[in-house]
Amino acid sequence: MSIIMVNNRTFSLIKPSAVKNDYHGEIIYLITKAGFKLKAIKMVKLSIEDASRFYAMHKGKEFFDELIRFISSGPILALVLEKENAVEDFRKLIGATNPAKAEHGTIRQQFGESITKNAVHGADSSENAQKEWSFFFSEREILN
Ligand code: 3AN
Repeated sequence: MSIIMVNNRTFSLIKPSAVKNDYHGEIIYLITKAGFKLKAIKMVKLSIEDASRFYAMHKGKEFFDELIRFISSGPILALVLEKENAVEDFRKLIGATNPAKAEHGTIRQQFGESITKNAVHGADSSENAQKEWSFFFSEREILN
C-alpha cells in the first residue's frame, strides 16, 4: 500500500458501552455521513491480555486497569476508515477524550458517558493508526 493511501486512513474502535447501548449503527452512520469510507469492519470481544497489549502505551497510568477492564467487558467494533486528512478529521468528529468537554455535536459528546466510557477511540497519528489496525486485521481483510 502506498504511503499516500496510508496517510488517508485512520483506525477507530466503537467501545463496549456504545455497542451495549446499540449506538453503533448511529455512530457508523455519522462516520460515513462525515465522508469516511469503511475499508474494514469487525466485531470482537478482547481478552484482558489482548486489551493490555493493545493499550500497552498506557501501562503504568492510573487509569490503565480501569481501561483494560472496560475495553474487554463486551463486544467492540474495529474500523479502518478512509478520507482525506483522516486522522485529524476523525479526531474532530469524535471530540475531546472527556465527553463532558467534547464540542457539541461530536460523537463523544452525544454518545460518551465518561472519560473511560467515551464511546469511540480514534488513532492519534497515521503511524499509530496502522499499528492499531494491524492488531485487529490481516492485510487481506482490509479493502484497497
Ligand atoms: P484519546 O482516545 O482521546 O486519544 P488517550 O489515547 O489519551 O485518549 O487515552 C486512551 C483512552 O484511555 C481514552 N479513550 C480513555 O478511554 C482512557 N483515558 C484517557 N485518559 C483517562 C483518564 N484520565 N481517566 C480515565 N480514562 C482515561
